[in-house]
Amino acid sequence: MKLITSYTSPFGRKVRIVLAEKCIEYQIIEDNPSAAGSNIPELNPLGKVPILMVDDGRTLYDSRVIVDFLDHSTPVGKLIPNEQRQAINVKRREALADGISDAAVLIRQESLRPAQQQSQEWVAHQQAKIERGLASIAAELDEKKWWGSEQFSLADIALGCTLAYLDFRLPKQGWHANYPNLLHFYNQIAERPSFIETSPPLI
Ligand SMILES: N[C@@H](CCC(=O)N[C@@H](CS)C(=O)NCC(=O)O)C(=O)O
Repeated sequence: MKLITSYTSPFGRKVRIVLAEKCIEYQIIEDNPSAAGSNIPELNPLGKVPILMVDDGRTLYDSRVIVDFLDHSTPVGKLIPNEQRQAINVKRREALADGISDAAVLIRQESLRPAQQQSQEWVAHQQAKIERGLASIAAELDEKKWWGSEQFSLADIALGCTLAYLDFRLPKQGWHANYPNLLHFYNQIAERPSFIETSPPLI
């Protein structure tokens, strides 16, 4: 199978970590949705990465659909619990972590627009989502090792990708100082080989 993504996308990174944790082989095709000539809009009408092209001809998006598909494709390194109530708990947490990344991506995109077109009100609206989301996650995590369930799960991967993306694009956000338990969580998850090998490029 082929994964089309940019190396900086937190959603693409989540999928790459899931592939690594589940020992699934794949080919990566780097593409940038905002580059002229990109064929991403032909594959995903929303014009976003990541996109997974499965060997049976299916084209899958978005990242939540892709990781669900991957987790069901092999029992190795199960990341979504089988029991439905627990599975929904993990997926709700994944949605929350992804939503923080969505807000951070929107702030990043706003910063790339001409200065006179940027809206500080819009940025503050997105920042509030990030702050509420982090406060909620920190309270849920408390002193536990993993956020999603007793076991390492997809929720933890999504949260690790989100925290790393905040450091990458919004380094002044301040979550390290505000949430020591999130920092402890992040320091331990960042040591996993799947996280180390998918670090965003230094740009
Ligand atoms: N909900 C989507 C979000 C994907 C997303 O926002 N990708 C960004 C890159 S990080 C993108 O392709 N943006 C291009 C655009 O919005 O035009 C997912 O989970 O895959």
